[in-house]
Amino acid sequence: MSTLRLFYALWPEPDLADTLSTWATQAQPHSHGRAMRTETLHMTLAFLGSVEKEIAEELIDATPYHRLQPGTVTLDRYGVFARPRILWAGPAQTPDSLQASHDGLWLWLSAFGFAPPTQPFRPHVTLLRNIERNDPPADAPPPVTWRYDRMVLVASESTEGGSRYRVVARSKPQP
Ligand code: 2AM
Repeated sequence: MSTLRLFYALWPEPDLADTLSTWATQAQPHSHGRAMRTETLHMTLAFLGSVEKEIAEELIDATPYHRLQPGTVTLDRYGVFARPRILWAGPAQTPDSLQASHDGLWLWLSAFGFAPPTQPFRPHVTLLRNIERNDPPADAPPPVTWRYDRMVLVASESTEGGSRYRVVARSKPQP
């Protein structure tokens, strides 16, 4: 049976992606590792993993109609996940509105048979992979505010050059 590896994410506008790319550049002398390409920077809201084609098609059709709770998140710190060895940008505290966007999405996904994660939501934008230090740089660049009103459904495909992301559906912008 064929499957797609899927996740829902907030995708930054190009200006914000450029700014986050400078965050990656600024951290590299400290953390080393490989910078994510600017056009791949994102914040995952729901990772679904391998999804059967039939369900994937249902999700693609339904995604424009999911009313994502819009909101604002300020990215103001670097952080590290030591196990996958990534350096990220994220909020010091998860805003209630972002938590609600996440929780509302998972509630909606339950109708398609997906169970919400047991781990708490840790909002982050991965900047560097394969980092060489477990401590993040002490100082982050000036905080950046991200206003979002929609999400995208992304298929992650393995290629010879690594993962390639393909946006397969978008929710409609919410007022
Ligand atoms: P990461 O950036 O922290 O690695 C595509 O792989 C996206 O899905 C990335 O944002 C990645 O997060 C996230 N992802 C991959 N595996 C995951 C998992 N098991 N749980 C949650 N998110 C995952």
